[in-house]
Amino acid sequence: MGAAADTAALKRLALEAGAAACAVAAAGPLAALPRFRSALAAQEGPVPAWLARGPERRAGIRTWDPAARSVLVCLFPYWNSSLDKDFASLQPEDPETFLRDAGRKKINVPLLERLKSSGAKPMISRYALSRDYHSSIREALEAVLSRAAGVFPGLEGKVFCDTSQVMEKPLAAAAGLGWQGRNTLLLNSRLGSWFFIGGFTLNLDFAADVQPEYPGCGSCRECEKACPSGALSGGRLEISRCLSWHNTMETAGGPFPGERSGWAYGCDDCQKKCPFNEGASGTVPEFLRPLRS
Ligand code: B12
Ligand code: SF4
Ligand code: SF4
Repeated sequence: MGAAADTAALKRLALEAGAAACAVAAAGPLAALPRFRSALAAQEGPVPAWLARGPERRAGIRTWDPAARSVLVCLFPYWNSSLDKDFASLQPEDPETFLRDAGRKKINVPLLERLKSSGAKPMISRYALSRDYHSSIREALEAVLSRAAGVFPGLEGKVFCDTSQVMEKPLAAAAGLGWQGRNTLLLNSRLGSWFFIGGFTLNLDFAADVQPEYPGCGSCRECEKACPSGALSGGRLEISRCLSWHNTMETAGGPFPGERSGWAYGCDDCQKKCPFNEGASGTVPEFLRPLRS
């Protein structure tokens, strides 16, 4: 088969469905497993059991889908720099009702109360100003996969977006879509870091993209300096310190360091001053547009 041409046809389907960038990786082992292990081993606080369980499951995508031969990885922007001026006006009056209506299941209600009684205006982070992305991105990717199956006879695959053991950032980096910055997130020269990662496995061989040279973070340390809870150092994140952990996953406890920064759901501080987000220019697909825009 003319692999390069076929890969272009596959990517076109993903771009038409709202991805701002996509690339193909081979379904081989990922070099990031030792770094994953060492990042977990370096955690000072408790590590969530679902993250620590069987790290070798993350060695490569074939442990998740043994039929995989290639992977299509896509980046879906939820924000770009032209929206920054609207951040305040996109915040809802009633954060709790807004979050529930948007499909968020875990909300730190005691934190919301503490923020309100301290006089702070609770902030919802950029990624959560739209409808919960898990189902909308899954639907978009399922539709791409089924259209692709119409073009490539025998094609089958499995969709991932956030909920599986797939190490999505290293996988996207292996596909050539960017690099992991000091805030641990995937950065892309054009899109910054304001995007979700999702994709699907392919049981057929598609030509893998080559990894371009990336500028990397250089001597920048803006994210580490900006983190209100001191969760970032040396390219690693201390999960038990991250506000996003406390306000979206482990939502019972508190007060915790840095909460006076005002983040009620998620936290954007390690991305806001990232130089690569200054000119982030990804087109936000309709299904990820802020609900109040
Ligand atoms: C668990 C999780 C969280 C946890 C822990 C985050 C973390 N960094 O580990 C919490 C709840 C805190 C969280 C928060 C957020 N998350 Co989250 N999260 C995940 C999830 C499910 C797994 C990530 C993981 O494996 N963590 C475990 C640790 C060990 O991995 P790691 O930090 O990536 O480890 C790397 C570095 O430590 C580095 N490293 C280790 N040692 C060393 C040494 C050196 C020298 C260097 C340079 C690097 C290095 O290599 C490791 C391996 O890649 C992924 C989805 C997925 N399945 O991949 C989404 C995901 C990473 N999250 C996402 C998002 C959007 C967020 C938030 C921005 C949301 C918000 N606004 O609040 C924040 C960002 C916080 C941050 N700075 O990371 C997106 C990121 C998109 C992107 N651009 O990269 C993902 C990919 C979900 C998705 N499908 O889009 N998240
Ligand atoms: S999301 Fe907030 S608390 Fe977590 S690492 Fe980034 S800046 Fe720190
Ligand atoms: S703020 Fe600087 S160090 Fe942090 S991720 Fe962005 S470029 Fe890298």
